[in-house]
Amino acid sequence: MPKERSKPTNKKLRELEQAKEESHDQHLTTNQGLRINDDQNSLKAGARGPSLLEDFILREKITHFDHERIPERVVHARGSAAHGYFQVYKPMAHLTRAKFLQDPSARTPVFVRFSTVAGSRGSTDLARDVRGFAVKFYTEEGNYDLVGNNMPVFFIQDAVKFPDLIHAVKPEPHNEIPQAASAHDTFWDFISLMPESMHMIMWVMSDRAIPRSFRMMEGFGVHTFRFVNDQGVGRFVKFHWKPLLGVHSVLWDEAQKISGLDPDFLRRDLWEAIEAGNYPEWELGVQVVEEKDEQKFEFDLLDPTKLIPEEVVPVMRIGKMTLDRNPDNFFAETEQVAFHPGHLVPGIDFTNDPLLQGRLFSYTDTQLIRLGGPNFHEIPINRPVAPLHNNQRDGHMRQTINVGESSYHPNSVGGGCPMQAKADMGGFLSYAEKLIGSKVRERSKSFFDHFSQAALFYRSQSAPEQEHMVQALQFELGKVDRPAIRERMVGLLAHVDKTLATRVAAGLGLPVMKLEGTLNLSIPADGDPRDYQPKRAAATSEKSSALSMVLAPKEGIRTRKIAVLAADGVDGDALSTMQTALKAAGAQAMLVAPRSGSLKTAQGREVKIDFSLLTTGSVLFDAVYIPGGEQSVNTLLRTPKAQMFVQEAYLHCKAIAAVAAGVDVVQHAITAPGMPNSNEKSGDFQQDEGLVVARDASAKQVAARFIKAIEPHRHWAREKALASPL
Ligand code: HDD
Repeated sequence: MPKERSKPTNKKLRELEQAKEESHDQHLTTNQGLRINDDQNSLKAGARGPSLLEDFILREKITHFDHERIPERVVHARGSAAHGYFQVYKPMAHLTRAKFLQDPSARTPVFVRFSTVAGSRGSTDLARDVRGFAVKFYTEEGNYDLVGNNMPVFFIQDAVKFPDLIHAVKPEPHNEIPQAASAHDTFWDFISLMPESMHMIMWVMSDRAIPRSFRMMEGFGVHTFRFVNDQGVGRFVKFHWKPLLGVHSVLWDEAQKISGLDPDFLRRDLWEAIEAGNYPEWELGVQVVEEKDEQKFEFDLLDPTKLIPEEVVPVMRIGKMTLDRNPDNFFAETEQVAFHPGHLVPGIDFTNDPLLQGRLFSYTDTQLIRLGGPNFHEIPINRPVAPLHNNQRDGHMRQTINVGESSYHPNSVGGGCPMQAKADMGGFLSYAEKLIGSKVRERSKSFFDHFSQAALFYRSQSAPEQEHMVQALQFELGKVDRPAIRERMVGLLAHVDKTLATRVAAGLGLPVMKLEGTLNLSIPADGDPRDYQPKRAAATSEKSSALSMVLAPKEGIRTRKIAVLAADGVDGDALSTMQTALKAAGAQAMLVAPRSGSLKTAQGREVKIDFSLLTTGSVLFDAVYIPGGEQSVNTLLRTPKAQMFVQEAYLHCKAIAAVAAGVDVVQHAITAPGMPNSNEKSGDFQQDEGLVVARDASAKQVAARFIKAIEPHRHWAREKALASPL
């Protein structure tokens, strides 16, 4: 049995609170414990007179209410989180002295918060955006936070540009429009003047920016960090999270519809999966580079707009994280959790990445305003499981009652305690990196190749993924009003890939113009601009298949959500046989019908309906199945929303299965204008592996083929047939 360390939500405290609650007589009280006699009326000077300032009960209640909302996070305001644990596969002592990476039998508790970046707390989950992927490890050596994203690179190279980037992407300041969207002038104005953002723009315009589920996203530490072992030997390290369910996304058309149908789509998905015992899992991967190899790459390891291709340095999977518990209280945990890239443990250290260095200041500072003062580490979700001893005292909302006379070091009054810890007692030693340099405001010349990896990313995508990037750029830039910004963007894209730029320009009705002069605002005042030209991407055929989601292997259909479309009179056997087969493969099969309640099968059985067509849509599912049953099929044929359901699933390239008369529903839906014509009565759509329709087969006969068809998640050939000519 793995050793379980105590969970952060202070169990003892909760037990005490529970006991207190149980023993209490449940009378209404003030926050001081005073029983309240009347909670319906404020204190007034006469029944019809003005309220009195003296009413301390009213003032306490209203004051508390006024302060119920704390300022939301300035970025990453919209998030969802879960508890879980991490276990290393084998001791990592040769690389790092971090204790939580040594003992395969030990479980380190974690709390993970996923988020969008630009939107407010109430915004949609499905915005085109980067997703935050922040992990707090409650280790016995103190809390370690890996505060990463679902993309391995970032927009900017120096933290000094972060407020500019965020001001540009957030709603425009004069009218606060648009919410949670990058498709507006200020964002693209900034980006079009920042060629260093071009690699990240490729990621954000790809389907990675609209994940199907938090459970199906990769995570990245982004910066190059350091591992340091017991001998003090340092190595560079990049962190990866690899989801065991594979990496999946939705389409932009789906994202927009989901935002209306269920803006909590990703939050709900994570919550429901954990409640159902489908615990999401990720493997922690590391790319390790020896110090002597620091200069061997074509890019700078300290540049956060670059990644190390997995084909160059393979990702070594060293452990697994499992999320197995939903928070008890959203505010107390998900909202109040405070992450910080500077929360380190011995064995992990920083590099001089100028983006990381700036972050080290920002995160403490933001918690001071957001969580109200310097004692945010005492909020239960932020408390380390490692004991705390220091001389920090007092301040807003202090929880600890420190005892004793001494609150300074060195002291003799307190017996010299607390004392410093030597390295062999777990004391943190910063990595003794040699530094030589002048005090300058400058960017290293090694940071100036802004296009090679942007091009590598674009080249490495499959055809449908490239198509989606073109469409995303056409959409985003199509929402930009100022022609000069669109033109500048197309000019920058031409440095990444000529075809990409030409196709985007065609959608915008623009020529591809050459960018005049240099766009490098970060050239030092006395620097020679010729030394700082961004390199144009080399037209190589080099690719990194790890960068494509479509090319990544997809195994099984665990936790996928399949809609079974039916009405009264459905063939109950064809329904239950398929439901059982899907369930056995780990998927969920939900019954969707024209109305709520329950329906009667042809065999006379009552079956509970999970969703009515009024409250759901095919964009919320991964595949659709239509069983037979004359009466059910006739109802579906007369229900336009049922037709739309199948039509959309088809357009979004999802697997569709139908047996017996259910085939009529598919034929009816997808012979609409623009759909391939399939009038043959046999209804056998052989040319499309995602269409498993067979009039003469039983549910049992098609189940295995349907499961195989759901596995790749999408059948992109269909999309090609329907693509726009631009
Ligand atoms: Fe940041 C939050 C990730 C650059 C300043 N950041 C925040 C969160 C994540 C990241 C996941 C949400 C944590 C949570 O769930 O509570 N940030 C990143 C990554 C970056 C990055 C991967 C680049 C590699 N961030 C970055 C810079 C700065 C900040 C350069 C400022 C100089 N980030 C913040 C912040 C936030 C934050 C303002 C807002 C709320 C918070 O910290 O606690 O301090």
